[in-house]
Amino acid sequence: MNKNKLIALACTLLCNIAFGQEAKENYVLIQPGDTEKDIIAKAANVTPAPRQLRWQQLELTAFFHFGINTFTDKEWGDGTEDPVLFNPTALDAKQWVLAAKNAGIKQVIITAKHHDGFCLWPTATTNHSVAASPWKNGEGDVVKEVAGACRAYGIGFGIYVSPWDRNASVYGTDAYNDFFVAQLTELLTRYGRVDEVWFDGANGEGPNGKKQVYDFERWYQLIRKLQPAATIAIMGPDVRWVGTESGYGRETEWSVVPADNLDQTEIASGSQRDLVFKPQGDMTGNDLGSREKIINAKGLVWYPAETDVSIRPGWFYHAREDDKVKTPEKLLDIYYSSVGRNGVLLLNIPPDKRGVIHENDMANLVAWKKMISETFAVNLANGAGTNIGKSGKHILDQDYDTYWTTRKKDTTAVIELNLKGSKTFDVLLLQENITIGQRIEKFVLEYQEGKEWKTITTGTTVGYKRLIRFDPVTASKVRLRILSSRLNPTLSEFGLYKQAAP
Ligand code: FUL
Repeated sequence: MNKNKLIALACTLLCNIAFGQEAKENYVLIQPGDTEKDIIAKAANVTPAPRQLRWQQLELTAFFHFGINTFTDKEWGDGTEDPVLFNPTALDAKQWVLAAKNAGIKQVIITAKHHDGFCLWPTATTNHSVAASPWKNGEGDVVKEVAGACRAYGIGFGIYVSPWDRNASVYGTDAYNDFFVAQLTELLTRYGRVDEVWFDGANGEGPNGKKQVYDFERWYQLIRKLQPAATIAIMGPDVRWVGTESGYGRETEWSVVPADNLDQTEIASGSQRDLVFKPQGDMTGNDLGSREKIINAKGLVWYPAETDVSIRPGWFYHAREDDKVKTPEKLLDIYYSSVGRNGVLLLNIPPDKRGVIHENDMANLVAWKKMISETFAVNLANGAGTNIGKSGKHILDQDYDTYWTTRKKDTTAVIELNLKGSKTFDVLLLQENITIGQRIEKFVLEYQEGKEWKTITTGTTVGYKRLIRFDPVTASKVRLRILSSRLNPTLSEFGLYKQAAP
């Protein structure tokens, strides 16, 4: 270790001792002497990096799976496809982005390269790209069109670049890591701001039968350098795969999870906010971040869940699935089970062979969005009197930055709300202020009937957003009891809603 690294390490350790649990970082090391109480408090103070917070607040994002598979009617190409097959007749990236935007989606990700290695931009790295296709006489650039549409409509832009490449002749050799750096460099320098880079976990064999050892850390450093605001998802340090492709996240979803590979020298030399390794550990089990899981951890990181699912059975467009587009009701269920469970939804909407989003997908997206907008148009708790003084306004003002909390030593609390008259509702919304940390472990919502308090629903974690549906309740007085929290709980928003009719 060189002198500068040593000094940096000493500073980090001193800071940890000086500020203890108060340090606000998106990682924390567990020290050998830490008690269970210390560890719980440390977990409660881990917070998202700015790029992670921005990403979390998007709530809804979309994938566009589009490429040579769209034309061969496959899910995975083998890399031998002839580029002349790529020939959309009416490609309109503005239509894709507008369809997403109108559905409330705040950021989209285009499959710039899937496992078949076919590039949707005219890359200098290979001939296996749109430049060799008849589309626009080889002058087209799908990535550019999507990036331009995102800018025109003011939504985020991201790229999916498959590490697995079944076409590249250098795949399986060291040269492939350079080849991949060259591809990433083109993508990260030609199209303006990139908000998310999505790396898939698939690692199969290339054309020469060899598997590749991916130099992920080099790629992460390149992304940090060229697009420092971009989140690196899945095979990356910022965003974790929820663990299924169903659209359903965990009911108990902690954004702070153990990382077994937190390295003191790495942290001291730059902090994980800007680094450069994927947290390791079991990230697909049922319980990732409970007390039992974290007390044996070496380190803890803010590593939130992204819930990806396709609007159709496949990721790419297939005409045979035109009548299998998920219904608005199914999409709504997915919304409650992803965004409503402290995750970000990544909904795939695959453009068809024409190069537009199919009419059936469009219709279901519109109906889905209508149900969400109508349901959440009016918070039935608005104007309620509360027992929490001025903070009563903060949890009802739709301003995430203002919030309620308790005295530092409290780990339970009761918030009572006197609604403005009798209201009928069947949806609860809770949001913790995650810039303070994720803390709530157990809560119950109750209503008063006569002198009795009756349970409406119970829950565990809240995180950035928790939505729970239940049978309609009519009441004028409700209370939220926080039964367990890792440190003083916070609440940015509280809402009661009535689900709109389908
Ligand atoms: C997977 C890929 O193999 C699928 O084709 C798809 O791109 C999905 C989002 O990730 O692992």
